[in-house]
Amino acid sequence: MLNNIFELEKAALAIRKQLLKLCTMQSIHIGGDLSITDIMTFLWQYQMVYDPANIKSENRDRFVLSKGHASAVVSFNQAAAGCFDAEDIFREYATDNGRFSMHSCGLVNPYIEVSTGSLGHGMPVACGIAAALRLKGNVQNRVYTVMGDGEQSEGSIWEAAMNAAHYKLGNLVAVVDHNGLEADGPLDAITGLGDIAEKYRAFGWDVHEFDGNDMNKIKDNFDALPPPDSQMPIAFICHTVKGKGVPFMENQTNWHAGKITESQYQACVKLLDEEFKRKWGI
Ligand SMILES: Cc1ncc(C[n+]2csc(CCOP(=O)(O)OP(=O)(O)O)c2C)c(N)n1
Repeated sequence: MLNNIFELEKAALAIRKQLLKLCTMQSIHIGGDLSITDIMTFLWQYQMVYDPANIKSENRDRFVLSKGHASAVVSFNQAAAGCFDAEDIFREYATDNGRFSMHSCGLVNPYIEVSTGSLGHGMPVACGIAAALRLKGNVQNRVYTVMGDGEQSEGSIWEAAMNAAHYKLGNLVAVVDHNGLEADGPLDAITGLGDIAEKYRAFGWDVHEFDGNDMNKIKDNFDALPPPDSQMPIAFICHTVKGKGVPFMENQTNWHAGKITESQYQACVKLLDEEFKRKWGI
């Protein structure tokens, strides 16, 4: 477990570079991978309780990537945690018998709790898992799910939101990656969310809104979570930048998914390294 901001940001930097390297080999959902890299690094390298060597242990926190197209950032985080080798991802990604692909598939990869990719399904399943933990008397573990903001258009999200409050699922933490873009354009031009925090509040959730690309803010909010046996589901509305860290990708609909050249990759790595060194004065 990484326990300070420097180490967590260093880990997030390494994962951004791995995502970009994969992006030279395959088209991946790079924009939405990069927007949640900080949150995902925090979850997998600090927050969640799990044992990479015993991933199905009953006393684990559960993670469901509801925006299943951002599977690569989960895989690289799991590799960083020791679940498997990062080289496995580069070798197997999008191959016929590979464990890793553009969407999360639990049939071929035991480290995936729930197969996702069809938007609007991960969150309801996460609610079901949270309810099941309660029924089994588990008062120590949480269920974390990460959704897209475009994904909020799916009606099933709101059925689940209503259900989670009704069943007092305080062991459920739902993150909304509020990056303002979908696959085809700006959220506000497709289906605007209005005040998304107020909507979750109206559904009976404990809601917190913060910058999801700021590791300090992420840590402050997760550290302040009430215990898993509390009674209100928690929504983290995280303001993020799609393509975060790579200037030509940031806030660009075109970089929802795509591939880059080797020279673009080298330029990105140089830039990311420089920015990290500048920030930390090293
Ligand atoms: C049910 C369903 N409809 C459409 C799609 C195609 N699709 C994949 S990603 C995406 C955009 C989702 O936007 P958002 O949730 O904001 O994701 P992000 O921008 O964070 O990548 C769409 C429409 C899908 N995967 N599932």
